[in-house]
This record gives sequence, structure tokens and C-alpha cells, in this order.
Amino acid sequence: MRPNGLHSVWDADKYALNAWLSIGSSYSAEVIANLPYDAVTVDLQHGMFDFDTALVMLQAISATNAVPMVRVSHNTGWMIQKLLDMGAYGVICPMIDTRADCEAFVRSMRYPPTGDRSFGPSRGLLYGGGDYAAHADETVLAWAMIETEAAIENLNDIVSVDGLDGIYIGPSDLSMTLDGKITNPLSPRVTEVIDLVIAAAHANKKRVGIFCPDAKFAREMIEKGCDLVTVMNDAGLVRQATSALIKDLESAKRVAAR
Ligand code: 3PY
Ligand code: MG
Repeated sequence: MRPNGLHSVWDADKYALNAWLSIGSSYSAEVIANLPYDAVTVDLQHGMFDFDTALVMLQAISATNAVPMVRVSHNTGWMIQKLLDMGAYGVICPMIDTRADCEAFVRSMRYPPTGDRSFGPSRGLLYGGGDYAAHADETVLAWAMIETEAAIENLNDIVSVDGLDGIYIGPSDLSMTLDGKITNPLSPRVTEVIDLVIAAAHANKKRVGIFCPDAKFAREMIEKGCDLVTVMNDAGLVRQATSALIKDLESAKRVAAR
């Protein structure tokens, strides 16, 4: 089976840089995945598209070296399994609040006897190779999102679930549930909780990924030992670059035509 490139990044003691796609377009996905990202995540929770578009975006990503990942909209078995069958090499599952949530998520990700994933890997076979079914369980990454107060209360129960590969931290929802608002920089309470999550995950040999609003925060998270960082999404990057361009031209003065 085609190896998961994120394992090689971590084996070399590096952090992985992940892109986050909210724009439903195979071309936009292709443009981003051709940049030197280690992974590219198709976001079905807050992205502006559905399964048919996710499929062509995954096809575009898998023509590059970036590892194709998805964020599902909910911890629902059929949805997770459909995206795995589409060839996702990593699934990020939002709003994991309890050990039971996390165990159900991991079961959906794995074939029997470990889990209850149904057989029918479709594109998984094309992208992964003919021996996909024999190696999918140890190749495809299961990431549980920690982003609620409930998850923090159950942190040790969640991070110790067998078969889970990583914790992905959602600072926006964490801020919403802990502080009732999102601030930049994050509040000291949220920052403290992020430190707790990183320590608990690493103590349980789980990778840690995190969504970052900017490069400064990403650098801090890398220095704290995060294994994967996402810096903004595609729409945010387009908006930022376009705003900077417009601002740059604001002071330009046209010489009146004669
Ligand atoms: C969050 O910060 O809550 C996220 O879900 C990041 O995508
Ligand atoms: Mg969130």
C-alpha cells in the first residue's frame, strides 16, 4: 500500500504543514496541493461543498505529494467510511466529547476485527494500491478533535483510546465553549488548556495537530511540540492576499491622460 507521507515527516522529527480547503473546487484544491504542503485537508464540516465535490478535490490532491485528508462534518459512521472509500488517508472528526465518542470514531475507521468499517474501498484501492484492505488500518490516520469544555473534562479518557493516532485541537470552538467568544491572541485560559491537551496527547503517544489563525501562532505551537499545524484556510488566505494587494495599490495615483 502507498505509505502515508506524514509518517515519514514525523520519522524525520519534523512537523507537518497542512492546508485546509473550504472552497469547493478541484482546481483550487490542485493549486494548493501543488505547493509544498505535507497534507491537504478537505473540510466537509464548514467547507462550502458536499461529497461529490469532495471526491474531485481528493482526486486533485492525490495527483500531488500531499497526503489527502478530510474533516468530516460529524462523528457518523457512514460518512467517515464513505470518505475513507474516497481515498482519504486521514480523517479529522470534530466535537469528540467523551471516550465513547472517540471509540465509536475509531471503530468506524478500522476494518474488523478491530472496528466495524464495511468493505468497499473503491478509490482507496486506486490511490492506496491493491493491498489497501490489508494495511489501511495502520496507514490511515484517525484524528479526534478536542474543542469543547466536555472534551477537556474527559481529556485523559479520550487521549488514551487505542487505535487513535492523533488529537486535533480546535482553538475557535474551545474559545467559544470556555470564554463565549473568540479572541486573537487566545485567552490565557484557552492557552493553558491547549498546553494540557498537548501534554496529555504526547504522554499517550498520540500526535497533536492544531488549527492556527496565523503563522506567529503556528510557530509557537511548533515550538511547543505540535506534530502538524494548519495555518488558516484557503478562503482566508485568498482574502488576506487580495486585501494586501488592494491596500498596496490604494496610494497609486493615475497620471491624467492627455
Ligand atoms: C476550531 O478551531 O474550532 C476548528 O474547528 C478549526 O477548524
Ligand atoms: Mg471547531
